[in-house]
Parts: sequence; C-alpha cells; structure tokens
Amino acid sequence: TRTRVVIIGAGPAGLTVANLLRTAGVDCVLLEAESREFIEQRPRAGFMEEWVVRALARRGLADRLLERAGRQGEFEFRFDGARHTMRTGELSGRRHFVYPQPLLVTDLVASYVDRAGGEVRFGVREVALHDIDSDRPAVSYTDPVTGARHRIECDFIAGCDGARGVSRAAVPDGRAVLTRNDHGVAWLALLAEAPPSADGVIFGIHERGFGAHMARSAQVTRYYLQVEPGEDAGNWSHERVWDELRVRLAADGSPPLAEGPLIEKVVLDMHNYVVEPMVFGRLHLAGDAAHLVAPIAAKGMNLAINDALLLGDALIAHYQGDDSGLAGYSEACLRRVWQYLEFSQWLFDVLHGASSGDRFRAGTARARLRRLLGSESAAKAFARLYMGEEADL
Ligand code: FAS
Repeated sequence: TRTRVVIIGAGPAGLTVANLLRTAGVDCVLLEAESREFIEQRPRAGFMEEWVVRALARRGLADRLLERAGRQGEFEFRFDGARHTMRTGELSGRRHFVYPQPLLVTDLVASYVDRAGGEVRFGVREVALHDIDSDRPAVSYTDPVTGARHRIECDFIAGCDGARGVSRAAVPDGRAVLTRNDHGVAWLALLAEAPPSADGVIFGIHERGFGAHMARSAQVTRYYLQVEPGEDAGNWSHERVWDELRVRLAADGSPPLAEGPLIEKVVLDMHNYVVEPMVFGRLHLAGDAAHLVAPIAAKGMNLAINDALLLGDALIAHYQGDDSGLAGYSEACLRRVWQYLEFSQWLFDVLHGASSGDRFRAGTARARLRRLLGSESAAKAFARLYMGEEADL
C-alpha cells in the first residue's frame, strides 16, 4: 500500500506529528509496537512547559489538558535542614502544567483516531525501514494477528519510536554522530499512591544522595532517589525508600511526607545522548529517537513535542510547495536540544555536588546555590530556563 508519511511510534512525538498531518489532510499511517491500552497507562513525564501547551492548544490538541492540568506550585531546594523556596512561576512569568504523560497520550490518540479518523496500527512487529535515501522509501512490518508482512511505500518516514526504537538503528553507519554523556549516577524513579507532600517540586540536596518530590495528582506523587549506577530496584523495600526520602527531604518546619504504596519503582541510568543530524534522506527523527535528556529538569517530553511540531509543520509545508521547514528541521530542533541539555547539566551539578564525594564539585555546587538564592537576577534567569524558554510555534 502507499501513503505520504509513515510515522513509527505513538508517543508524544509520533502522535503530535500524526495529529498535525491528519488535520492538514496529509495522508499518514501511524505504527505502534504496543497496544492502545498499554501506551495510555505507561507512567512517564509529568511537566509540560507553557509554550508547549499553548502550541498544542493553537492546534486544538489541548482542550482536556487545559481543563484538567494541575498548576505547578512553588519550587523548593532543601539542604542543611533548611527550606529555600524559589518562586519560579512569579520570577519567570510562566507556568508549568502538571499533566501526566499517559493523559496526554490518551488525549492525542483520541483526537487522532476517534475524532479525526486517523489510523494507528497497534501491536506491529519487526518494523523495518527501506530505501530511506531514495525518493520512494518504505516501511514494512508483521501484522500481530495474521502474521502477514505488510509494506507501506511512502514519501517520508517520521522516526518517533523513542530511545529503544528501530529508526535510529536504520541510519547507515557513518551518517550519524551520536554524542553520549553519562552522569555516573542512577535515579530510582518512584510513583507513590499518596497525595503530594508539598504543592510543587522539592529537590533535596544531601551528601547521602539527591532526593526529589514532584507533585503529579491528588492521588499519585513522583519521587526520585539517587542510587548507585546499576542498582537493583529490588534492593529498595517500602521502608527503606521512605526512610531515605525522609532523610534527604528533611528540613525544619516541613510537614511529614505523605506516605503510601509504591506503584512504580524503576532505576533510571542517568545519561543523555544526541544524534546529529536528525535527518537521513527521507527519514526524519523526532523525540527520544533522536535525543535523550535525563529527567533532571523535566525536559524530555517538551523537547519531543517541539520536534514533532516543527516536523509536522515542515511536512505540511512541503506538500504546499515549501521545503524550507524540512531543510531547517534538524538545526532548529538541535538548537533547543543543546540548550536544554546544557541547563539539565547545570542543574545536575547543583543537585549532585554534595553527594559526589568530590570537594571541588561540592564547593562549586554550593556556590551556585548561594548565587541562585542570593541574587534576584540569577534566580530570574534560572526560573526562565527551568520553566521553559519561549518559542513562537
Ligand atoms: P516515547 O518513548 O514516549 O514513544 C515512543 C513510542 O514508540 C512508544 O510508544 C513505543 O512503544 C513505540 N515504539 C518503540 N519501538 C517501536 C517499533 N520498533 N515499532 C513501532 N513502535 C515502536 N520526560 C520529562 O519531560 N519529564 C519527566 O518527568 C520524565 N520522566 C521520565 C520517567 C521515565 C521512567 C522515563 C522512561 C522517561 C521519562 N521522561 C520524562 C522522558 C520521556 O517522557 C520522553 O522524553 C518522552 O516519552 C519522549 O517521547 P517520544 O519521543 O514520543 O518517545
């Protein structure tokens, strides 16, 4: 069969591209390895930057989000037993929308499939890309029910299949430069079935290790604990998790943590990578397929949607005779990717200096914190970067 664009992966990136193309009447097929149920409940990101929400809203993709998203409360550093609140919203004039990624995915699938009649082929197997350097690329896959192989000829392939997809792997050797950076720590990512213990984000800086609290909803709260690289989540019992969170998030006058059952416990190896460029012939990568930002400053999903908005607009423009968007796509995405990586690296150093076992890193991290908490202009600059930089998308 034939279509104009094959999109591989129904995450925030792939679903955003699919919705833009469908609305513009550009024929596309969306292939997803998992089931609809699975992707609509997979816990992941939780913060959306205001400019991303506005860009989705302009395309009619944020109705439910705007009704239901929580407003990000204040932001707190805790160290040496003291609380240091940063009014990131007020300082930046921007808001974080607290909206768990599964809800966004659910909204985007509903918009694409139920409202726009778009087609997602769920559960596909053995996806393969063909002739990406020709003007007639194709994608083949095995139907999960019949076992039959299908091949879809197309004009373009959008590789939106995340950190462990097949698109990046389909790039011929020597064509892509992959830059990887390992932070040398892991985070135990936790979801607690408990109300938030504060109305926003708490970063606990402690020589035993970093700890974090991120409000997600009235019923579920995200916590992180720095652990050794390669740590087994099974070593962290309910008691051990809450004991350690109490130590690392301790501060005079702070209310006790609202404890509850841990419904997710996964060890994240904190690393980043970037693939450059992001375009190879007719294959365009978007989202985690092209870059991974460790979830230090809640940037990954926002970057994925940024790529997808640029790619969707560029493909639509192509069919209207304008190829400037496609020509500038990779550079436009990577500019923001490197900005966000730099900020995440800066924040990583602030949060992990105390537990690095390195006096120089601890001293410089402490100096950054003092500057941040002591200077209005430094705090303003930080707040603008943390809350997300504007884009005219
Ligand atoms: P995704 O990985 O979301 O989607 C890719 C899709 O492609 C998936 O549905 C997958 O099933 C599918 N796929 C894969 N291989 C395929 C194949 N061969 N064929 C067809 N389909 C295929 N980011 C934040 O901003 N804030 C956070 O707090 C945050 N926390 C995170 C916590 C965890 C535990 C993890 C793992 C990630 C977290 N992230 C966070 C990052 C994350 O949200 C990503 O940035 C975001 O999902 C990227 O979206 P996509 O690029 O669409 O990729």
